[in-house]
Amino acid sequence: MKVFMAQDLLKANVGMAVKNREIFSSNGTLVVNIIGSPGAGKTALLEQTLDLLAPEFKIAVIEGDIYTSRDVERLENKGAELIQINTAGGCHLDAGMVAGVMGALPLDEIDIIFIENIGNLVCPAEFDLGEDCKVVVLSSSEGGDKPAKYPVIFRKSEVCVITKTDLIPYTNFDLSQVTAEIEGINGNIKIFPLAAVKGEGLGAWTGWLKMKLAEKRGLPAAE
Ligand SMILES: Nc1nc2c(ncn2[C@@H]2O[C@H](COP(=O)(O)OP(=O)(O)OP(=O)(O)O)[C@@H](O)[C@H]2O)c(=O)[nH]1
Ligand SMILES: [Mg+2]
Repeated sequence: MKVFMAQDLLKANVGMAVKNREIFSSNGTLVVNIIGSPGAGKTALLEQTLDLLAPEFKIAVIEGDIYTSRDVERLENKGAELIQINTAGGCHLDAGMVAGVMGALPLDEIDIIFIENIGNLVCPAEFDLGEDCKVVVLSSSEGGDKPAKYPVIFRKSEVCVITKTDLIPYTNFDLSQVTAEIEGINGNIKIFPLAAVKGEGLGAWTGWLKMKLAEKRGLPAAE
């Protein structure tokens, strides 16, 4: 019988992630790992983000899903390179899975890669994929207690996108209280509230992405 310890698997993942990061960096490609609960609005955020950025930048999306390719189908015809990874039951992507598909992308041409991770707030937080930053997506309809209940992903993320702000009037979600709780967990996190399906509030998010890309390439941020 072979027994693998979780700590050893995590260590192996770190080595792979370091290699992925070197390859992405040598190509000047910004890589954003998007994490959130099932249905938080990760794909909706990507649909709108591609509409806004794909005319200007070369974008790829690596879609992580347990079984289907429904999300990647929603992103077709938006001008991005699309790759589907099905984990067949796995609750997160890992660095080896990303390494296994990156050869299918023309990395030297790509400005930004978005990775939509499997929908949950726990396992994806533990696995570095070689990204530049994690972005946690929290929707108003899933409840304002989630940052306190799942703090690790909020601690490790550079940005929190609070989605479905259009639904706040129909919930008990208190935007200023949740914002304060998130900032209590991570004093450096940037918080962008928006309503993706309405196309509202995306400017700060896309502006931040452009700033990150310029920073990665050592260029002055565009206006
Ligand atoms: N009202 C409203 N609905 C939204 C918003 N963003 C997403 N939705 C809806 O929420 C549902 C889930 O959105 P998805 O984008 O599929 O969520 P996801 O996080 O990608 O879900 P998984 O990939 O299954 O984890 C869909 O019915 C979206 O139309 C929003 O800003 N406002
Ligand atoms: Mg999705």
